[in-house]
Parts: sequence; structure tokens; C-alpha cells
Amino acid sequence: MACLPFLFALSFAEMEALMTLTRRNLIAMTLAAAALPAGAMAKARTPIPVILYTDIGGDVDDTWALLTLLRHPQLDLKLVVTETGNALYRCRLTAKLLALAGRDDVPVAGTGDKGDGTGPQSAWVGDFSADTYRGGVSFDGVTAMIDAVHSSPEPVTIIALGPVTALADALRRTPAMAKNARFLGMEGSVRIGYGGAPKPEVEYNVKTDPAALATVFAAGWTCTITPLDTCGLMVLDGADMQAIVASSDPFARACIANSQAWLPNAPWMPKDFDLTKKSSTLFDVVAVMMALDESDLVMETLRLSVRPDGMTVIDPAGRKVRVATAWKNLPRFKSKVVAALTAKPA
Ligand SMILES: [Ca+2]
Repeated sequence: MACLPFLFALSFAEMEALMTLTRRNLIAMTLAAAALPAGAMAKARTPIPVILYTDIGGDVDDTWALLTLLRHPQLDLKLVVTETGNALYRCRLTAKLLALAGRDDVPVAGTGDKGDGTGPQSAWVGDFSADTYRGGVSFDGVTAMIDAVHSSPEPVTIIALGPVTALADALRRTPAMAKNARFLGMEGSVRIGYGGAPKPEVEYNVKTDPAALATVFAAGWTCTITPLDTCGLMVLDGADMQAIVASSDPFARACIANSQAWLPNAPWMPKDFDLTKKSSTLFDVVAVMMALDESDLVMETLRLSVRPDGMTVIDPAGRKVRVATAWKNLPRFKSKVVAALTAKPA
């Protein structure tokens, strides 16, 4: 308020000039902040406790998402829980990525069938053993998740990157966990389908277990999603992809190496798909980044219901969900992801 007499003394033109200068300063400050390494940004914020809940090892985007998360220390990763069975393989992959990132303190827990330890990214996982992983690998992810939420002094953000069967099990077993957590998921399709298709369609994570997402939506916590409307458009190409391909950063190298291991085992991908020019769709990276930064997205609060066929529909009888329905600035979002994955440690 002390500046008011000074402002009243200014002419309209002078006021306008001052506001232009202030806008420029704000833009400069924003750009400077965006250019800061993740570590420097972390000092400005209190870390957010996070559980990553993922079907990593099926599509490769979960791998990109985990590595993106690990480049943001403002997200304090407490636990990774794998979903949709084949738990030994998914846990070995997760543990190897965490070890690569120097985060082998993070426990990893599988759910569903243990499987034989192999899957689409096995060529990258190699002979990495879950037995010697320092943070520990276990196979009761439901209990691990409940315990991690209950023991956290701060509310936990559960970032869900796959079908939510085990998360729904956890909620049914311990409904009170919703009081100390929020849900942030890559789930559904509201107005746009895969690859920007002009109509919504059934999305894989929801289709796999629609009742589970209905249970998650029925819980007493905040629900936020990136549906296909936004995450389905997240593909790196052009200069963005070249920056990843050319980088010697171990995170960027791991993204490329895992994509190369995975591609021959992803029959839905085009046979001539060229990973030197374009990434696969990085759906899950959007959910991870939203835990910190929604500034590049249009957020709407919509009442949504989950239909038994897996459609997520706007419905006056549905529950309120915060939905990333469109992009404000997808190029800027992509550049943030590229910066995170190519930021060589100082
Ligand atoms: Ca996923």
C-alpha cells in the first residue's frame, strides 16, 4: 500500500509504461525460473510426498514418467507400487531405474501375479536382481501403499499411471487412507480420443477395470486426471526428440535404451516406427508433471461417472473431478520434460 501515492502521481502513459515493464520483469523471472535446474527449484518448495502407482514395463511411457519424476526432487518419492501382475518383472525394471538414478533407497512393491520376471523391456533389465536391491522389493503392494499413506505426516499424492485395481483394493480395505492422500491419474477420455481423435473413446487404464476407477472416484479425496484429451497428445518429435537422442545424460540414455528394447515387443506400434525421430505417446509423463505444475494445461472441474464399458462421461450425477481438458502450451510443457531428462548432474 505504501506505493499508492507514488502510483497516483503517475500519468496514464507512465502507468502503462510501468505495467509493461512489470510484465516484462514477470516474464523474465518466469523464464529464469523455468531455466533453473530442478535441484534449485526444489529449494523453493516443500517436497510433496508421492507414491508412484504404475503398470511400468507394458507401454514404455511409464519408464519415461518415472525418470521425469526422479528429476524433480520437489516430488519426494516414498514408494513405487506396480499394477497388473507380472510383478517380478515390473519390480526388477523399477528397481534398476531407481538404482540408475541413485534412488535405490525407495522401496518397490508389486501386486498381482509374480510372473516369471520377464516382459517387453527385459533386454534392458538384463540380469538385474531384485534380491540385492537396497530399498527392498516386496509383493504385497496393497499393504505397502496403505502403510505408506498412514505413516506420512503430510498428505500423499498417489500418481496413478495404469489400471487402478490394487488401489481400489487398498481403499476397500482401508477407506480412511483417502483422508491422507489425493489421487492424480492418467485415466479416461472426456471429449477427445486417442491421438487427438474428435470423439471420446474407451481408454485402456479404465477399460481394464472400470469398477476400480469408480471405487477410486467414490473415495473422499481430491481426484485429478489427465485424460486422452491432453496426455494423448504428448509426443516428442523434431528438435525435442533430437535433444533426447543426442544427450549423454544417463536418464535420456535410459529412455532411449528402454524404448529400443520395448519397441519390437509392442505389436500395436507401426512396424516402421523410428525412435530416432519420434517418441511413442508419453501419456504418463503428463500425470507426473501435473503433481508439480499444471500451468501448461486448461483445468476444468467436471462431474464425471465411470460407465461399466470404461467410458468416463460428464454426468450431473457424477463426482467432481479436476480434469486437464486441453493444452494451454504443449510446446512449453515438452521443453520442460526435455530439460528434465537431459539435465546432466553438475
Ligand atoms: Ca502406464
